[in-house]
Amino acid sequence: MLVLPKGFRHIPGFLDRDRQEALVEEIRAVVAAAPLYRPAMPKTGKDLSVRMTNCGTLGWVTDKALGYRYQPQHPVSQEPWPAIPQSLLDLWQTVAGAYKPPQACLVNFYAETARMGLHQDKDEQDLQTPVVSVSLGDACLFRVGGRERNDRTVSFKLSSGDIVVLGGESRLAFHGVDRIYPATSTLLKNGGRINLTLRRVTP
Ligand code: MD3
Ligand code: FE
Repeated sequence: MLVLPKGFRHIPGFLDRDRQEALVEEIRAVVAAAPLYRPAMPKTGKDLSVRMTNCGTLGWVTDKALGYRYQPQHPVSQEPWPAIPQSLLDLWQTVAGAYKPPQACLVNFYAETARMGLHQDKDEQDLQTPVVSVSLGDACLFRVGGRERNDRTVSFKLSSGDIVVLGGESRLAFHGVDRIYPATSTLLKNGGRINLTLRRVTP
């Protein structure tokens, strides 16, 4: 039997169309202040296909020289990250309000050929607090497994307005995005997919 890790919650259609549109406008303002950049993997320097930026007091960044880390400034402009929009703090309060507020919101932008290989999120000092993910725009094929890379995985579609809460045992589950389904949403004028992940970095 295929089972999702304990603590994994997928809430399809959590945000209605109006709230998705409002959130896209807020993310456009974040991207205007903190432009998307193409992160590189540690050591190899190979670019990720996903473009990224952040809002919050800390942002997740990576480059060839310094690798995966959280820092208070944009790696290109060296400016502090813009604030997390209030609507996302409210969303956190609704689904993860028992925990301290998020410090980082990673903004991932997927063009239609972008993908994200199977990985664990473990660069945070605080691994007790859940990660909350919001999907906007084109749908994707998402995959989640267990704590070991070779554990069996389950695949399903994430659509615009869906949220996922990764708490408990699912917090260290391997996961990735195998593909984008182009032109499956009219939310983003030029297509593609945005994923927001709200994270607590320090206890
Ligand atoms: C499962 N993002 O930014 S969101 C990431 O769709 C990331 O852009 C994917 O993986 C995306 O690190 C997946 C859903 C998600 C986010 C964090 C998780 C699933 C997770 C952390 C632990 C386990
Ligand atoms: Fe991840």
